[in-house]
Amino acid sequence: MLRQREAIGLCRIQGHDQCQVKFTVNEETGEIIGGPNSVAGSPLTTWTKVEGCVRIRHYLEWNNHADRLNYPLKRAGKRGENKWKQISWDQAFDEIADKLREIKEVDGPEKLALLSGFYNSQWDISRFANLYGTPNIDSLNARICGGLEYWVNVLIYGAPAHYGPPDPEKCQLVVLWANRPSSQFPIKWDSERKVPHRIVIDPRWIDECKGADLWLKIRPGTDTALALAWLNVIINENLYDKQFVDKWTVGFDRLKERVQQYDPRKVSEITGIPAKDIVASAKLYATTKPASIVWGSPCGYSGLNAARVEQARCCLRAITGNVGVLGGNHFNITYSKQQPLHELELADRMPPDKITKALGGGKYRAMTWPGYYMVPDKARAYARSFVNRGAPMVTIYNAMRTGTPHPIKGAIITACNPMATFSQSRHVYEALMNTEFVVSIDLIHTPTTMLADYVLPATSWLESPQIGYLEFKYILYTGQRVLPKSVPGKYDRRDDYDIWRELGIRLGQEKDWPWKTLEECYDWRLEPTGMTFKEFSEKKLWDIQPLVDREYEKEGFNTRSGKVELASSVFEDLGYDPLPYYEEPPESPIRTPELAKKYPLIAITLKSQIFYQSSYRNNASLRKLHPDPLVEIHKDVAAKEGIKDGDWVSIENQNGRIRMKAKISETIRPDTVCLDFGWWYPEKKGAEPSLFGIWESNCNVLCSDDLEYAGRECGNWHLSTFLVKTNRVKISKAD
Ligand SMILES: Nc1nc2c(c(=O)[nH]1)N[C@H]1C(S)=C(S)[C@@H](COP(=O)(O)OP(=O)(O)OC[C@H]3O[C@@H](n4cnc5c(=O)[nH]c(N)nc54)[C@H](O)[C@@H]3O)O[C@H]1N2
Ligand SMILES: Nc1nc2c(c(=O)[nH]1)N[C@H]1C(S)=C(S)[C@@H](COP(=O)(O)OP(=O)(O)OC[C@H]3O[C@@H](n4cnc5c(=O)[nH]c(N)nc54)[C@H](O)[C@@H]3O)O[C@H]1N2
Ligand SMILES: [Mo]
Repeated sequence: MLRQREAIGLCRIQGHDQCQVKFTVNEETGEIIGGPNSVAGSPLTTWTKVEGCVRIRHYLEWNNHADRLNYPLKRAGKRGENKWKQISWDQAFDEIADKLREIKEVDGPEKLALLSGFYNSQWDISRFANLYGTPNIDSLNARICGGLEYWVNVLIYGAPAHYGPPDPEKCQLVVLWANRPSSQFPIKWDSERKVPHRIVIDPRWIDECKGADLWLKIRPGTDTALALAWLNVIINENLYDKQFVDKWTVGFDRLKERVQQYDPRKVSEITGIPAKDIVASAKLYATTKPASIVWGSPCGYSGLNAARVEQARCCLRAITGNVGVLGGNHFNITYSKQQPLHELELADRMPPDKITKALGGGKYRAMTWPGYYMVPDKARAYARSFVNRGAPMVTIYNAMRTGTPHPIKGAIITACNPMATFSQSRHVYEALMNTEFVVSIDLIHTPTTMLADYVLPATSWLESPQIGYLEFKYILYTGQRVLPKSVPGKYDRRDDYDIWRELGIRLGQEKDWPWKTLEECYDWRLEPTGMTFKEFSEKKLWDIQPLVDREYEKEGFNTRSGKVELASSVFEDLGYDPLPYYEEPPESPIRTPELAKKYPLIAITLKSQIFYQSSYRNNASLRKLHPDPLVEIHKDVAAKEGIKDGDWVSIENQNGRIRMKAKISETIRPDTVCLDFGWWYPEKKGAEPSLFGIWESNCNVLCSDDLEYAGRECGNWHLSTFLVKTNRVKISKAD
C-alpha cells in the first residue's frame, strides 16, 4: 500500500498574507501526490478556499520548473554573459567567505552591502550583518512597502497600528487609501468587505469602489494634502474626540494651526477632488466609529511625501479616537509566547563605531541610527535593527554606482530582483557592474542574478519550515517543510538561514549560530509555547492571541511623552518639521512644468493579481492569464493619440523608453497612466544586452532614483508618480 503523509506548508506568494496549504506527500519518493488544499478550520483560509486561488493552484508548476536553480553557480564568462560553472556548496562558501574576510580586513566591514527583499527568515541576514559589522544593510520591502508606515507609527504612537481592521463586527468604516485588498490582500478583504461603510482613495476605479460610500479620484502623489484637509475639516468643525485629544495627545494646538493652510478648496485644486467630497469624506470618517484607515503600498513609496502622509493619517486616527481601538486601528501586539526578534537579530552585537557608518545616517536621520536610538526601549522592541538602524537602499546603490561617499566593495543580494523592482534600473545595472564582488541568492535566474559572480540556490517556501504572523489578527502560525531541500541527482538547495550560518561560521561566528537547522532555531523560538516546532506545526498549527482594546489606558503610549505625538518630538529633535506638511511630488505638472510639457502624463504603477511582484512570469498557466504588460490609459487621451485597446504603446521620459499594451479605460484620471509593475521576460535571452528583456517593459526604467526624490526623514525611495508621454508603436508583440 502507498505510504503517504499530509504536510502543511505556508504559501508565501501572497506577500504579507500567507495561507496554510495542505499537500499529500508520497513517503517513499518524497513527491507531492495531492493538493494544494485548504486546511480545515484554519482561520487563515476563510476568505476563499485555496482551491480558488489561481497562484497557489499553479504553484507546483513553478516550484518544479526547469528554470529553478539547483546547485551553486560561479561565473565562468564576463559579467552578464550568462556563463556559469556548477560548484559544490563547500567551494561556494569557502570562496565567498574568503572574499568577505578580505573586504572586512582590508577595506572595513562597512564596505560590504547586504540587500534583501521579502523572505520568511529575514532576521538571519541581520544577524550576519550585526556580527560581521556592516550597517550598510537594507530591505526593499521593509523601508517602503509598509515598513515606512510601520516606523512612522512607532514614532507617533510608540507602536504600529496601520494594518487596520478588523473586526468586521465592530468596524463601521474602512478607508482604503491606495489599497486594493480584493486583489492583493484577500484574507484582509474578507473582513474589510463586510464593513458597513467604505471610502476608496484611488486615481483609478477599482473593484473596491463597488458598494463604497465615496470614491475620491485623487491626483497621484497628493495624498498628504488630502489627509491635511481632512484634519482641517475635522478640527475646524469640532468633530474630533476632545477627551482623547486632551488626555492622550501632545501638539494639538500646533497641528490645528498647521492645518489652517489646508482649506478644502485649496486642497481641491491640489488633489483634483471636489471640495464638497473632501468635506463629506472627512465628516463621514470623523462621525462613523470605530473607523479604520488602512495602509496601501503606493503611498509608502511616494518618496518625499511617504512619511508625511502616514504622519497625517496617524494624526487623523488619533484625534478621532480611533487608535488603539478594536474595530479601528488597533495596535500590533507582539506574540508573547515566542523569543523576541531582536535576540534572533543580535541587534546589540554591532560594534558602536560601526553603527554610525551607515550610509545616509546623517541625512535621513529618522529611519537610521539617530532616530532608532531616540525612541524609548519599549517602542524599539518593534524596530528591526537592519532597517531602522541600517542604511537606506537608495544610498547604498548610489554608493555602489558613484563611489560616493565611499565605494562599496561587495554586495550580497537575496530574495530581491532590484533590476526590476528598484528605481531607475539603468542605475541599478551600473551599480552592480561597478561593484567588485556580487553574490545573488535566489530561486531562479533573474536579470539581477545575471550580474552576479556567484548565484546560490535557495529553498522555496515548500522546501523550508516557516513561522508566519497575521498581524492584523494576531495569529501566529506555522508551515512545515513539505519537500526536502536536497534530492540527490536532482537538486541541492539551502535555506537562506543555512547560507548565512555557513558563511558566518567561516568568518569566526561559530558560537553565534548554535542551531544547525532552521527547525532547531524555531524550536528555540517557540520554546515559550512549551512545544517544539514540530509539535507546534503538527498539533497546534496556529495560535490566536486576543487583541486588547484601549490598552494605552493602563500604561500610556510608548513614546517619549507617553502620549500620541501629533507634533513629533523625534522629528523635531532631529531637525525636521515636527508636523505633517504636503510637498509637490518631485516631478509634477506644478513642480516641474517644463518637464510636464514634454511628458504630460503622470505614471503610477500597479502590482499584478496574477503574479507575485516581479516573479512567476515563466509560469505558463499564469502567463496565459496575464500574457503582456498593460498600460491603462484614459479613452480621450488614447483617442487623441490614435491608440486602441490592445495596441502596443511606447512610454517614455528623460530616463528611457519602454512599451506595454494599451488597456483603454473610462475611469482612470485623464492626466494619469497606470503601468504594470515588475515585467521582464524569462523566456528571452539572459545574456547581455537582453538580460531577459529587462529594458523592454520594466516600469522602473522610467523612475528616477535621485537622492533628492527620497523621503527627507526616512530615506524611502521614489517608485511612482513620474512624468511620461505615450505613443502608439507599430509592433505586433514586444519582440
Ligand atoms: N497577487 C499579489 N498579491 C500581492 C502582491 C503581488 O505582487 N501579487 N504583492 C504584495 C505586496 S509586497 C504588497 S506591498 C501589496 C500591495 O498591495 P497594494 O498596496 O494594494 O498595491 P497596488 O495594488 O499596487 O496599489 C493599490 C492601489 O493604489 C493606487 N494608487 C497608485 N498611486 C496612488 C496614489 O498616489 N495615491 C492613491 N491614493 N492611490 C494610488 C493604484 O491605482 C492601486 O489601485 O500586495 C501584496 N499582495
Ligand atoms: N514601480 C514600482 N516598484 C516597486 C513596486 C511597485 O508597486 N511599483 N513595489 C515595491 C514593493 S511594495 C516591493 S515589496 C518590492 C518587491 O521587490 P523584490 O523584493 O525585488 O521582490 P520580487 O520581485 O518578488 O523578487 C524577489 C526574488 O526573490 C526570490 N525568492 C523568493 N523566495 C525566496 C526565498 O525564500 N529566498 C531567496 N533567497 N529568494 C527568494 C524570487 O525568485 C525573486 O526573484 O518592489 C517594489 N518596487
Ligand atoms: Mo510590497
